[in-house]
Amino acid sequence: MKLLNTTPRKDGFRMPGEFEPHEGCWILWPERPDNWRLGAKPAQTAFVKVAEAILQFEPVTVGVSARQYDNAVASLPAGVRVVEISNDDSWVRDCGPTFVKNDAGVIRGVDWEFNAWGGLVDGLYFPWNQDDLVAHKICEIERKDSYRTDGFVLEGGSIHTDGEGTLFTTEECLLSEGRNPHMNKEEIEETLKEYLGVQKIIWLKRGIYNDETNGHVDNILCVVKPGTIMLAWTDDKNDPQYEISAENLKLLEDATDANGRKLEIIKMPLPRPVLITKEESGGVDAIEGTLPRMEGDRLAASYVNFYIANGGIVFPLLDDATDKQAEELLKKAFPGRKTVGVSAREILLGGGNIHCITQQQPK
Ligand code: KQY
Repeated sequence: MKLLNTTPRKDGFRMPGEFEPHEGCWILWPERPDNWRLGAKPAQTAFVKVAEAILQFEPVTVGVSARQYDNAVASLPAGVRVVEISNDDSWVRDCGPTFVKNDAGVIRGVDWEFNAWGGLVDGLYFPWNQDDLVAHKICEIERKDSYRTDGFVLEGGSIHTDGEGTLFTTEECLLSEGRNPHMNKEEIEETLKEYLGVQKIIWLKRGIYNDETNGHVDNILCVVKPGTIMLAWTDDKNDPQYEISAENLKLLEDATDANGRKLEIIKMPLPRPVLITKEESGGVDAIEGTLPRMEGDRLAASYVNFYIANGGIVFPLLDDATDKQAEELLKKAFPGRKTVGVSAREILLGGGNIHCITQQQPK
């Protein structure tokens, strides 16, 4: 397939909202024992549940290494397409392509440079060269032409769009030392506009407390529909998250989107703090260069890290005390979609959640 040397904006392409129709969903199979406990077996079970849930609504493809191919095929439902894709870990939201679309319905991929959330500055593992090839391989499998952004690092989890010209992101991530330190904020804005076909960027300050991605936006906010967003929230003033969410709320209340609209903001309460147990910490192989999982560390748990499928919302179950309330809010926000909760602690233990392990391919 062609590697294009123009940009999506020049060619009339834009990133659709996640709520627009999908061709299907991509997932990568987890296996690395220095990120997933007990040789990734519990995580694999959780990923299968996510794949099953999404499969109710749209086709699912799972990319898997040669080592794990037979196991993935045996574990996943027969309706899932399983293809061999080498990778360094299983976060296709971040290393996969961001698909863009034009008015004629043609789909292309944006293949961002990937450096494992901060490269040698504060990246989460080394090396990441196989992850960096994933977007290109997916575009080849799907026969989609693509744009490559060599020299510009970005992960899909650090952006959300309304599909109508507005992009949401965080300064904590996009201005971090480990991403694009050679560029200033204006240059980064211009690059986002060029590759995503958006006209306005709304910058939040910080993401979820203790998020190892340097505050990915997809863990603190999601776009419900143009003009409506959902923000992760806590009323507990003693929680370090309070100040972060309150600062973002003020920014969002004062903002207008690319179409000049004020935003409707739905507050999504956090679960109670989720901490790594001794047993969970002990199940992870300690390797120098990979972020350790320490007993007592607070995980970046948030209900806004869900996947919008065709006709469905697949969301993380995180806390018996708050899951029901989260589901009610999702039902109200997405009246035409069926909500499916999946137990997500094992995904969270790896550092992300359901949105981070999925990537939609627009129709
Ligand atoms: O949250 C994400 N988008 C990815 C998290 C990566 C964690 C790697 N250990």
